[in-house]
Amino acid sequence: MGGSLRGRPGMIVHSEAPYNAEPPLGRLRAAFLTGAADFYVRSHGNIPEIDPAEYRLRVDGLVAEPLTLTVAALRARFQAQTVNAVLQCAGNRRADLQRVRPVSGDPWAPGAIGHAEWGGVGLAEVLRAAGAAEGRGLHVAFAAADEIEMEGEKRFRFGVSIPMEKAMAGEVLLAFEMNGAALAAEHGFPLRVVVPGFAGVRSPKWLMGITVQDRPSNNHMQQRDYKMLPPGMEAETVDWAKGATIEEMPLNSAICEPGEGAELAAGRVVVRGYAIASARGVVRVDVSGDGGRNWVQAALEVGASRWSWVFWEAAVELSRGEQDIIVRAWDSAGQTQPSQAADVWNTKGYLSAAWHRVRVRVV
Ligand SMILES: Nc1nc2c(c(=O)[nH]1)N[C@H]1C(S)=C(S)[C@@H](COP(=O)(O)O)O[C@H]1N2
Ligand SMILES: [Mo]
Repeated sequence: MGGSLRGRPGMIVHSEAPYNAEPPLGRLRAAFLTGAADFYVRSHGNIPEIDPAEYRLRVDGLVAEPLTLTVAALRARFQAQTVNAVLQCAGNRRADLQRVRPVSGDPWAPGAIGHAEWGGVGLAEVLRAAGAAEGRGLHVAFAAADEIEMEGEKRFRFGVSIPMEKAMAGEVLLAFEMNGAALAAEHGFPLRVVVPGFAGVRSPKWLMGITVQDRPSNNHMQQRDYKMLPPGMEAETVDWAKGATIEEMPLNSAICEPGEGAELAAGRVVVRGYAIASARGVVRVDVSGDGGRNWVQAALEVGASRWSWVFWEAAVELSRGEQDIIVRAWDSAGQTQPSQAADVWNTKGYLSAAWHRVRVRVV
């Protein structure tokens, strides 16, 4: 079995059942590849215990030849591949929206993100081996093993889908390894999908089935969750049909050090964090030590993969008093983040990607 990482010390636990936890930001920023024990966990139901000897992956739907595969068969039939990629929850940084006006969901700090070397086989190769239909308007639906209970809903198993074009892009993996080791139970042992650049929800853990179909998944997770809703829509007036399915993630950045409320000596202070542009590149990161009046450009540590995050570091001059340290990133299309969380508020608290501010006390 994949080992369990629950009870790992120092995590910020938002809920025990389902288990949802994120690392403190200093720990997140300590390593370019996030160790499994420091990697956030987002689960909607139970953490299934899957016996690898019994495990079978099914591939069906609009395919010439349905497949049933063990993990050993996946390894034997398809070429091993790795991709360095960020996985991040669409609810990452939700706490900032929560401060504007109440939203539903766990109040994630900027730690619902991690960067790993994922090892597995290409989803496109498996789909080709099954003789999957290809073309516009097709979708690849994923069925998972975990069971979810939600108010007013029958128990159901987690399921989502991605468009065929993304499924056939080389970067999408059926992953059995994270940073060279078997997946931990919490991260989807024995097999999960990794869809680089897309919101974490499109990367199912405990993957049991892949179905090629002519429409998106009809699972609750696809139809009535993880959509971007307009600002006038409140909890009581949610109309899911009017929401946009969250797939690609926006430009974002966060300050990891110093932390909120830190007491610092006046003068030069080093500020560190991450930035991520998903499909695009991060080209510049600006940091302010005086609430946005003056900005300096951070030094960037860029990974080899376009799906990696960027680590940045900058020294700013802080003067005495309460100060807001702010970060904003710029992408290769010359776009930056919105300045205010209020501008991107939505009732479900998704895609919180305004300038990140950390208030410190300078003495
Ligand atoms: N089967 C299953 N897959 C899932 C989920 C889940 O609850 N069940 N949560 C999704 C969400 S919302 C996110 S952000 C990522 C989190 O992956 P991690 O827990 O390995 O960090 O898994 C995704 N895959
Ligand atoms: Mo998520």
